[in-house]
Amino acid sequence: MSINTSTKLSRRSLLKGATSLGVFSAFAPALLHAGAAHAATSGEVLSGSHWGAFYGTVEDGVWTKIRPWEQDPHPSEMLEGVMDSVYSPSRIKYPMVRKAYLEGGAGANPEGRGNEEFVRVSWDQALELVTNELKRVSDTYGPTGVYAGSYGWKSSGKLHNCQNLLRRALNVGLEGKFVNSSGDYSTGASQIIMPHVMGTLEVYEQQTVWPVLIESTDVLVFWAADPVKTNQIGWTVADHDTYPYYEEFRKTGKKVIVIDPIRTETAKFFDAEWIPIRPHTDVAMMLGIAHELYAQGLHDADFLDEYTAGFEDFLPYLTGESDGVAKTPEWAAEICEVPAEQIKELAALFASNRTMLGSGWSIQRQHHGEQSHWMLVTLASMLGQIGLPGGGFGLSYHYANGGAPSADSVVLPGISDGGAAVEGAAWLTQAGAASIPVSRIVEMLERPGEEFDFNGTRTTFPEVKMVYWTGGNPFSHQQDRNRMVEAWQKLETVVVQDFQWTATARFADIVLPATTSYERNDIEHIGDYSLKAILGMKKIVDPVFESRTDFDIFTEIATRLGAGDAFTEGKDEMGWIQGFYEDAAKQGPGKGIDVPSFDEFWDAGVVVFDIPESSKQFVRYADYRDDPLLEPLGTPTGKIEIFSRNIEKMGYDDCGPHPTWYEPEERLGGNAPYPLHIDSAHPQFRLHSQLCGTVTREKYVVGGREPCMINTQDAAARGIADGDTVRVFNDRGQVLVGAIVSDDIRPNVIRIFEGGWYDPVNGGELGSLDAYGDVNCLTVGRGTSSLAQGNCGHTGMAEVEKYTGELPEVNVFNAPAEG
Ligand code: PGD
Ligand code: PGD
Repeated sequence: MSINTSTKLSRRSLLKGATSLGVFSAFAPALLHAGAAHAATSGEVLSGSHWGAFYGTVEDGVWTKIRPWEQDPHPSEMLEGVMDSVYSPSRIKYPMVRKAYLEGGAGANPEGRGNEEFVRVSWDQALELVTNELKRVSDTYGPTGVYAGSYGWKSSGKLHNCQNLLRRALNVGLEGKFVNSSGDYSTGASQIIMPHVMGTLEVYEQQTVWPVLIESTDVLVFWAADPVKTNQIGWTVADHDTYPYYEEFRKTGKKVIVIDPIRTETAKFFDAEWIPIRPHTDVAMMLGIAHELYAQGLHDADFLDEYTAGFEDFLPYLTGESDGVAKTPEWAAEICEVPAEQIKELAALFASNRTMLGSGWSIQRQHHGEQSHWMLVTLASMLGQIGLPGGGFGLSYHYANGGAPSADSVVLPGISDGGAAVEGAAWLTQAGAASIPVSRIVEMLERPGEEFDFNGTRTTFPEVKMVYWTGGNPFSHQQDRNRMVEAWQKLETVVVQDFQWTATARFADIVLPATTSYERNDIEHIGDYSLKAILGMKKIVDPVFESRTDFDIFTEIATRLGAGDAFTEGKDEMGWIQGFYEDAAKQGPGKGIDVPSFDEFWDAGVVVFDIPESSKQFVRYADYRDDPLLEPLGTPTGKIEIFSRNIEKMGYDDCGPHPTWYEPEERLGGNAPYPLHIDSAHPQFRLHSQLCGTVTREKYVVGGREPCMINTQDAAARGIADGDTVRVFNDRGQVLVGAIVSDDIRPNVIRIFEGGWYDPVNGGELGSLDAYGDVNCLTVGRGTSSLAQGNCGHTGMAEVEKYTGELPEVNVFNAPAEG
């Protein structure tokens, strides 16, 4: 990210975000340090979330209204659900223990998970159970008995980062004896391949900014990317700063192309040319364009020569010299169902115009997902526009408002996982991997002691007996649900800490009720890429029922493990928040930014930073293009690696040394065990599974179930009408969903958004019908390849039929039965 240090900013301008300071006056005494224990009973509070910054109105201690922060240029339609998440019927009210577990102890009736009733216990009893079990499992099974690689989209906030807090408690209290995870679900394949190719993660980095695209781009391609939908969300607090630029770009009338099986929100917004590609075949289409560029001499040989390595080793594959198959547009058309003529036209269009290839991430959450972004980079290299204003490629235009110009700001630290003390301890790897690629958790449970490959290493899966999950929903995010239900039964103990009764909580033994982030204080940036403000995420209401903050819960656990002081370092909630702010403020003088004092900031609620003109001209890889010798990439050759000697040395048969078209395990038009491809894109009105338990659900359910988009022809062939309840099934599972019949989806593809709550009619029973619509009952659970071992959420085929049986009730949005 480009940070200009020359601008001196005044306090007045920094605090300008708090335009209605009056609204805080009622709260200031209550929310400042001493008052952190209680929220005020009436008034309006500024706070924030993944969906953006907002004001919450409180009346008599109850949160009654929500309105967006006035500096949010495109507030999310999901804010109402954010408020409702505090009060929804799916809220976990008390510490609960599964009945058989409470009576029989660890390992009792694991098949009962997901079905059995829960018993309310006191906090004291619950915490005692958890800490005793952590000690028992660790003592009995050694350093890899406990899994704390807990992954997921916990709430924003630098302190109540529940996953770091969990690992911190175990690092200080259990000498770090637990199995961790690496990587994430979003970019599992790309974040491993890109460092080999570009020398950086690429997926989480600033893009050539939108003002430059508006000025210089002629052709804007969204390849499997739907930014109008996905930029509603930020990992920190969403700024939505790119949306006004979309309007401006649209006004230019320049060409926008969307390559996607679905006519997306983005396609509709830009009135784009829609290329309804056959899913899972993007690499073939890219190869077809690349072949045409080469055949017509439209490729930029000088760029390839100066800035890339290994094109000459890739070329024999492209031309077919090495394998007898020329990757011509005709060859590609057979696979991707985009006509060869159109592929040729695209090659000519891209080469003769300043073209930005913006790609989303679904195409790397597929079997062999490493290849798609590698091939996209290769294509962009052949076009030779990387590092020029408005040209090249971008892997983060759709994520957290990538491409929004960055402010001159200071950067907050966050709570650490306290791991430094145990890093490198000899015992960490003696009992198998101390960390697994995050989406390989089911394999880990299925195959302890067996070897697995990952990015050039080979190690063994550890034997885990206890899982502690917080801030994530694996019974939503993990593929192949029934396989997971079975693997889960091998565990002796499962602890889940969440604020809502997700399927994961229902499949736990001990359930601890956390607060939402609106019932505690925290601090966060607004804008992942713009870093445009620091926001006090103030407590809006006091914790409901018996919920406690994540920091409190883990302080208790660390204390019971004998390490409370090491955990808290003597600081309470407000002490930590102030510390983070003051650490960030120390960067101010060096950057020429005059940062207000903590008290001034907390009173105002927000500090907004200026966005300098230089940020509005940022061009990714301009430095590299200007001087490849002085600004080399972080790859072994210092260049873009179209051929990677490092990957070649790994010798994987499922990820070779240059981008390659590999047939996936399942695909439309290839090995197709069922007729319809499942597109499990990210939801329009949810963040994964979050808000599914709230009023927001009313915006999209069909007959009370998750929607399933199906093409008009496919629906007609099956006698399905819009609004019908349908059963979607394959060999892995079956779900009930509500049909949306539409021509906004290409034939032979259905779309069920990821994140619908798993609601088995017979909980715990393998293969049970899911009454609500968790798409991961149907998806493939394998890793992308030996290289990245990412997830394959976008791989899978199914069949759909009109459901004529008796309709089971949807029960998952209420608390489970109490015993
Ligand atoms: P969320 O629904 O965000 O899903 O998977 P992830 O597990 O992140 O779950 C977050 C959980 O944390 C919720 O249950 C929420 O209540 C809880 N939580 C939130 N805040 C707090 C807090 O402050 N404290 C505590 N204790 N809990 C909290 C998402 C994952 O799904 C991701 S990132 C991706 S990219 C994948 N995408 C796909 C896909 O495209 N297709 C398929 N088929 N599958 C996918 N799975 C992946
Ligand atoms: P998806 O919606 O899964 O989003 O960003 P990501 O880009 O992964 O997929 C984008 C598009 O790819 C969809 O329109 C889908 O139809 C298309 N697609 C699927 N398969 C193929 C294919 O084989 N070929 C082609 N060409 N297109 C295909 C997800 C990102 O969004 C992530 S990782 C997270 S964690 C956040 N999650 C959410 C969220 O859950 N909800 C919203 N509203 N916003 C989010 N933003 C972030």
